[in-house]
Amino acid sequence: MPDGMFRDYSLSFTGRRSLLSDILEREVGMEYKELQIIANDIRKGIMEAVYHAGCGHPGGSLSAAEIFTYLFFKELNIDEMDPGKPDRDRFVLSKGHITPGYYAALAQRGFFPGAELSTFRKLGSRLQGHPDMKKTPGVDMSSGSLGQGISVAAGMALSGKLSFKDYRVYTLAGDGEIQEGQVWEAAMFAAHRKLDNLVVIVDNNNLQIDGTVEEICSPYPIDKKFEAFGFHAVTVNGHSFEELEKAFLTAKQTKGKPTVIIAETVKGKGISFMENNLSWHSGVMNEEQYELAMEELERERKLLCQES
Ligand SMILES: Cc1ncc(C[n+]2csc(CCOP(=O)(O)OP(=O)(O)O)c2C)c(N)n1
Ligand SMILES: [Mg+2]
Repeated sequence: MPDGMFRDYSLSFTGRRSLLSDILEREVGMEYKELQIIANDIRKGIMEAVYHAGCGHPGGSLSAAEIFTYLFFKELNIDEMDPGKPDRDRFVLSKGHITPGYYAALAQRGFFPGAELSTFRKLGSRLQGHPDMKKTPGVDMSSGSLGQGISVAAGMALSGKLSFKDYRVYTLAGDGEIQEGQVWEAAMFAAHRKLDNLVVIVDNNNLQIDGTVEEICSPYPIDKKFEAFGFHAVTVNGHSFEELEKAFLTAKQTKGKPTVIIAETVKGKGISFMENNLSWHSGVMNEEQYELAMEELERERKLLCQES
């Protein structure tokens, strides 16, 4: 596809939004199928952003597509019409490199038009390679330097407690990221202050930038480590909405301690040639690969729609 041209998904994003607003207004639980369709749209957004930028991080964005979908369409109390609403739940993307997934989710939820994803990482765009809370609607915290998100989220959660606010704080970390020492300092602090309004999600895709987490510096067993630091730990299939729903519910019911949800995922999930393939941590797609990825996602979407 020539430079400057892109597939415009804005119509489907807008369509999705109006369909969802009906459902959200009725305040009934959305079916898992609906969530799967949104995750598929988010994956398309990821492909679009990365392809047109010619850089970015598809692997860890794809592994987190269901996590983003669940957070932004079921869990977080947020308002795309009022992104700074004081009593909103907070979300901190600790693994700040996966902006393609984050922006695709924010666009799906209606914080900005889906067509803007094709400006990802371009000069002048408000969708830069790492999240910028001063530029992008819906972004609560700037990030990118790994290891810092839990500290920030714990501070927000403590602030909520001290000011008797009901909002909750969620942060998404990578499994390579938790090799950072600061993570454990923050975990110790969060448990010490009994921050039961804090949920840490670890995207456990088993790969980091240059190998498996096991071979680089194993964080396993992740659940036992967080438990030793005073967390309630739950391990789930991070691509199953049913399991994610149960885990987030458990987190809400857990009192007196923070919860960590260890989401077991596949890096590159949903695109055959990217799955479990280290070279797609960050990687540049050529036109043929982009077309193939989009075809695969479209095929999946058709199957999902047929089944519903
Ligand atoms: C402090 C710091 N060191 C190094 C990097 C460069 N970096 C970006 S992504 C990444 C690997 C992260 O792996 P993981 O946390 O497993 O993320 P995921 O697999 O979800 O992409 C690294 C080392 C960084 N952003 N920050
Ligand atoms: Mg990883």
